[in-house]
Order: sequence, then structure tokens, then C-alpha cells
Amino acid sequence: MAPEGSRGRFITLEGGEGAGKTTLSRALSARLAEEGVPVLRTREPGGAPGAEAVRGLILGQGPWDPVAEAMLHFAARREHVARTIAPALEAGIWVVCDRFADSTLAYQGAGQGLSREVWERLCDLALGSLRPDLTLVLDLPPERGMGRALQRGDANRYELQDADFHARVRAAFLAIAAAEPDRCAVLDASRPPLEVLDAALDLALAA
Ligand code: T5A
Repeated sequence: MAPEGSRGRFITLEGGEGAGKTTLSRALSARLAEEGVPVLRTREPGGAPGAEAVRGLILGQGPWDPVAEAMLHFAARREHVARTIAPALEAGIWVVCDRFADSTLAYQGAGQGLSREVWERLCDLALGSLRPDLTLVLDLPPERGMGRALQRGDANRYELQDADFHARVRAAFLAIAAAEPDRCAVLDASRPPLEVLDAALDLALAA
């Protein structure tokens, strides 16, 4: 359990389409709550009323210019942080967030050609010093993830990108994890959901 009066832990889940982030965020939040941890589950793009409205713009329209698209993601993210994430963390509530800024680096950066320099500037502007305490990267061959995602039958415009795009996104997430091993852990998302959950819970509860 989180010590009384301490800041909450900020945990982000990242990975490609259909890797199991939503499934894990639900199960991990429930298991943390069973452990007595106060927890808020949220997602991006979205997680606050204004950010959900921007989600509609991002997913419902486009294609956007890559910098404009990144700015939309960061506008939604800024609103999400200001209205939802930061107040929760300050109140000692842990936050489990389905995608965060690494998704912009992977999708708009590796996928669409946004430079890392612009991404870093947007991070500084929108997030200040806020960064996740722990990022779990769910890794899965894109064709398997797409197979899972497309079973739902409601593909968004990112899911409709070609195989090379999804390969670049996967490689970008693995590179992010390799560059920041203190923050990130890679989970093999091809394992059964309960095994992925157990590994995630161990990491979340580790000091
Ligand atoms: N995006 C987002 C950007 O381009 N830039 C950004 O900065 C941000 C924040 C969001 C889109 O926006 C893009 C990326 C995304 O394309 P979304 O609809 O929220 O769109 O899409 P995703 O976040 O990709 O969510 P998905 O639902 O597609 O994938 P999940 O959440 O990873 O997968 P999940 O949990 O829904 O599982 C999919 C299916 O697989 C099964 C589930 O039961 C489900 O049927 N499953 C498993 N099956 C076998 N083994 C497991 N371990 C399984 N885990 C789940």
C-alpha cells in the first residue's frame, strides 16, 4: 500500500495496436486496488473532457501534418495531465495510463517522421517535469496485434497503416525501453493475459 501522504505512482502502458494495453490496464488497476492501492485508470488520447474532444478530432479526421498531429496529441495530453493525472498523483492516487508521450514518439516520430527535437520541445512545454515512474512496453509482432485489434472490426486510421509503419512503431518502443531501463520494462505480450498481469503487478509494486 502507498504510504499515507506520499505522491501516487504514475504507470504508463505502451505498445502497438492490439498488444493488450486496455486489457492489462483494467486487470492491473483491479489488482492494485485489491492490494489496497488507491488507483485511477485512464487512457490517451483522452482522459479528461477536453482531451476526449481532441481524441475525436485526431481519430475522426486527418491525415494531419505530423507536427500538427503531435501538437493535437500534446494539447490533449496537457489537458489530461492538468485535469486528471496531476491532481490524482498529488492526492496520493496511483495512475495507470493506457498510452502517454512515448506513443507520440513512436507513432508521430518513427511512424510519421516527427523529429525527436520537436517531440522533446512539446514534452517540455506540455508536461514540465512530469514523467512516468514506470512504463510497461507490451511487445508483440505487429501482425499478431493487428489480428487481435481487427477482430473488434472498428479499425482506426493508425491501425490501417501498412506493415512497415507498424514495424517502425514497434522498433521505436523497444528503443525507448532500451534507452531508459530505469523507467521502462518490456513485457512479452504474446503470453496469456494472466501471465502478463503477474509480471506487470510485480514491477508496479517493486520499490
Ligand atoms: N496514438 C495515440 C498516436 O498516434 N499518438 C499518441 O500520442 C497516442 C496517445 C488510439 C490510437 O492513437 C494512436 C495510437 C492508436 O492507434 P485506441 O483505439 O485507443 O487508439 O487504440 P489502442 O491504444 O491501440 O488500443 P487497442 O484496443 O487497439 O489495443 P490494446 O488496448 O493494446 O489491446 P486490447 O487490450 O484492447 O486487446 C485487444 C484484443 O486482444 C485480446 C483482448 O481480449 C482483445 O480482444 N488480448 C489478448 N489475447 C491474447 N493474449 C493476451 N495477452 C491478450 N491481451 C489482450
